[in-house]
Amino acid sequence: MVTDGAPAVGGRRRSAGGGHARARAPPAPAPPAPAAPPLASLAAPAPGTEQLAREMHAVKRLVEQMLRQQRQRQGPAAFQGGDMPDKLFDQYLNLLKQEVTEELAEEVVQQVRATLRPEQIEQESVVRHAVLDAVARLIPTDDTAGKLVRSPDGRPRIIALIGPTGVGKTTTVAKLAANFKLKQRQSVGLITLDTYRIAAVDQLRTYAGIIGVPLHVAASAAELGEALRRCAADGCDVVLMDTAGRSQRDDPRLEQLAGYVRTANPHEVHLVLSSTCTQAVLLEAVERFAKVRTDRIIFTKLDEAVSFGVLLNVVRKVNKRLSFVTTGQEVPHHIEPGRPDRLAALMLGERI
Ligand SMILES: Nc1nc2c(ncn2[C@@H]2O[C@H](COP(=O)(O)OP(=O)(O)O)[C@@H](O)[C@H]2O)c(=O)[nH]1
Ligand SMILES: [Mg+2]
Repeated sequence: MVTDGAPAVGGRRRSAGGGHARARAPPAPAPPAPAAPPLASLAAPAPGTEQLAREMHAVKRLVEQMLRQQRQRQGPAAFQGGDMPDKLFDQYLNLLKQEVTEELAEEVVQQVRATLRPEQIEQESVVRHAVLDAVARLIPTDDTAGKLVRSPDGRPRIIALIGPTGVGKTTTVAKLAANFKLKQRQSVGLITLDTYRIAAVDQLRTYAGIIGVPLHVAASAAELGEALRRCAADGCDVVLMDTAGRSQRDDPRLEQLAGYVRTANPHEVHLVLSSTCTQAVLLEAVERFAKVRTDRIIFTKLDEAVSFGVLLNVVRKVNKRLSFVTTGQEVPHHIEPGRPDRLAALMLGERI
């Protein structure tokens, strides 16, 4: 299938420590070359799995200890007022492991420290809940997502999805159409502007057929205007607009997309982003698509996300509300409104 060209994230994207380079010593006379190890030692049996696990655990504790000491020396805000309690420190590390920025992780920890009494801060479940609440409060979400909202201006409620190629726009349009129609009994119209590939139109046509909603194909601003008039004349409550994925570097096509969005003047423009992308790629997409217009963010492919902290960093940075998240390929099930508590739980290691 098409992908958005972003490298799948593998492993940590930033180092946990901030190792300082040592001052270079004046060159010393070269020591005699060490004797080659005897062949027998190279052929020594590999340590057993249990021993490896014990060693890994020891290394992990050591890294945590070093990180803690380093933080205390540097004296960031979260550590002021003394040593960070163990239970809170564990959650702090969890957030860092999910690649939440240190700044946000410290903000969370400070809030929790300020709200819990000393005896509460020793209790793992109390601390975890407090951290969950604090993280959830950092996520701006859209209360109207997935709810029945009447258009305020007599037009159908027009919702456009924009974003890079392969992130899941068409699939998400189909999920939304099915939910509006089947759950909310709304009359739905679909418009696709993705006419560059026949397969793209066919993909949405197939979904439209299964869900039982009309699909209009528009290849120009004039055709888009006409399609919107027909949706209004048909008495649609909601019109969902699918758009062609734009390469983030393709300025003329982004300009064309911006023109379509101005023509349609949607009530909501949702920028669709894949949670399999790195933070840098996500932020670049946000910047490019800001030329078009973005009101809300949809994160797709949470089932394939490597770290959820990045999503928090991005919504905070962009300061747009999170409307939906999608959690798999299945239409119409794998979509949910972007609930802050759910995302916070994922950030603390809960499974999808
Ligand atoms: N794992 C996963 N795959 C998804 C999700 N949403 C969409 N996809 C897949 O991503 C691929 C591209 O989706 P598509 O809707 O065509 O993307 P578009 O180019 O943005 O319209 C397809 O294989 C979809 O099945 C999701 O939430 N999770
Ligand atoms: Mg598409």
